[in-house]
Amino acid sequence: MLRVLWLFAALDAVLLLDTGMLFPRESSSRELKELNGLWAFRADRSPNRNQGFESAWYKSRLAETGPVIDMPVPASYNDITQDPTLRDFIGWVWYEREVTVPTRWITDDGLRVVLRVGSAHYYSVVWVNGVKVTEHEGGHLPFEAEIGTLLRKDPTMPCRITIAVNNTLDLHTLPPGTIQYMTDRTRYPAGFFVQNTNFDFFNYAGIHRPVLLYTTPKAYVDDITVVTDFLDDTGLVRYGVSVKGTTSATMKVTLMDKGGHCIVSSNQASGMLKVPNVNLWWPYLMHENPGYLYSLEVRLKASDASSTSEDVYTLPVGIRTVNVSSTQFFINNKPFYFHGVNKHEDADIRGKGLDWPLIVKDFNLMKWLGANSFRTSHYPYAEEILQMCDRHGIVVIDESPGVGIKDIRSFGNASLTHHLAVMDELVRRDKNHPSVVMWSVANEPAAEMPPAENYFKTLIKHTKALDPTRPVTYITDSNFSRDKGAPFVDVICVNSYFSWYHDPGHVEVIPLQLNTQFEDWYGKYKKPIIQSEYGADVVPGLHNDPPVMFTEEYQKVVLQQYHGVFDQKRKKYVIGELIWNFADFMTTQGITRVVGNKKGIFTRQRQPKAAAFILKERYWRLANETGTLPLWTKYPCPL
Ligand code: BDP
Repeated sequence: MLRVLWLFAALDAVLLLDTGMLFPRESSSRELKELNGLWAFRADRSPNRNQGFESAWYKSRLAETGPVIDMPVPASYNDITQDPTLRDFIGWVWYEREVTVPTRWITDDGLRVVLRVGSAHYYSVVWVNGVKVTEHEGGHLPFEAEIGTLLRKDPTMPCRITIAVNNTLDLHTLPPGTIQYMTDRTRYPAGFFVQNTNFDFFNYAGIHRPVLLYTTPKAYVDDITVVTDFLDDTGLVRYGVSVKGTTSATMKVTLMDKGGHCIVSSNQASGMLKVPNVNLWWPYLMHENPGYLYSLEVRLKASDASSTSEDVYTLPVGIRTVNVSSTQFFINNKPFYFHGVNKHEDADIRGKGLDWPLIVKDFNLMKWLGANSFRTSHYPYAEEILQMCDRHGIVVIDESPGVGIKDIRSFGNASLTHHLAVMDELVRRDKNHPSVVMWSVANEPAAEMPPAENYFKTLIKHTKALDPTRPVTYITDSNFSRDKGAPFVDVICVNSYFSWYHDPGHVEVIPLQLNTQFEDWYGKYKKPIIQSEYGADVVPGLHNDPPVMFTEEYQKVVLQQYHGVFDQKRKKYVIGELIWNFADFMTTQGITRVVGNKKGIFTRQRQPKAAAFILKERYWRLANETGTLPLWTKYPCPL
């Protein structure tokens, strides 16, 4: 009974958010039109980067106000052309696309037509036929606007979509940055400025995720929230549906199994569904049938005159629980050990643009490696990726774009307010993914600074209020004795680079230093610990034995030194290890980076370095010890 009450409380908290951001899905009531492909594009190279607004480029076709080039969507624009000034461009760029909208979408004024952008980095303003329809701050989360009403005002007009995107980062953006003007005319030309940041990846920009139009009836399912639990073999799905466009509606909510058979249904907008003989959602390598998903179908019909048609939306649902003790992490009440990777959304040519071949290749590599988890370092990844995690049972630590918060001015109220809003948007988008087991609010902030205490206390409390069902953390860089935020996290996540940034070349210090790190953190906070980053750069193909830095041998030996300590501590309070990084990735140029960060165990083209085989051997061994491998995958791992 207590458990059931808790489920209700958890759901009410999540429902505090007032509008939904459901992933757009086709159904018998919803049509969808993808606008991916070639868009017209121009960077605003005027000295103040503001000519586009001053000359109102959104009012006519972009090609009429100046030259345009082809730009693929989704993709970062930086690596598409041969022009170095576009790769390193800072300021507004303009995208435009004309769309033919099906006539029935316009004539049927019982339909909403929604324009949705999966993500665009960093600040976006959107116009349709010259009328501003929305703007959005933040690079990794979706935004949308209803445009049907506007299109109906003049059905003879085509639907011309203009999106201006600005990649400038300042002290209050997430991630933060500063613009520095170089005024010494003996060294820099007039107007010369640079973008400074405190994070280690290229600030790719543009429209990174799909743009699409979709329809819903006027009375529609705006949001769904599910919170799950189980008692013995009965699954409990507490759900809440939020409806917009009508004040009175009839509803049918049906939970179906994988085969589409109805398990249980209800005609209430919120309630508890009981699932007999439940198939729980299990992580990859922890069960012979990982990633089991039910479907929650919601059928809604307005019972007043506001809308005549039914709206249908189907949400995948995984039934599982997550809990943390002072020494362990539990999924479905069984201890879970994270053996996984940190990733980036990053690849040749497309930068951070969503790319299906790349996504599927990465999942195949993770499964080959025996990885059961990853962290979305250092920003929220595409929803399409989280859906893959749900289906394959890959566990996710879902991170906000709070990376590189190092300047004391980025701990003020303006920054905190924005950070809270980003957590709202992140939780609203990802709350229903069974694969997401923990929120990470930031990476390696300067948590020793005095304002960090209040900042993280507020941020973590807020995130827990949004979602009391998942633990919350932020990632620390080992500033153990000075860290002001650590008391508020549920799990300590610590990054360290022994024998790399400290004591370079001395792998023999790793066991002692790592042991000290763990004992210090656990001794002080008595919370479970994840080694959330460790690793070493390798220029693929460089060899030296005895090992020296940047060779394949050195990365191998660094990993092995860490693993020895993990094996002692995982029996106590260490609950996971995530390699930095899954693959090499692009960074800003600097003297410590050779065409990007080379700490990948795979190259940027996704070919294994020698250390990938060490990790594969280990992860499959760990899976064998800690999970229940399906028979065909028994250790030693498959080729
Ligand atoms: C860590 C950061 C990560 C960097 C990594 C490195 O969290 O973003 O890429 O260091 O230096 O501290 O390789």
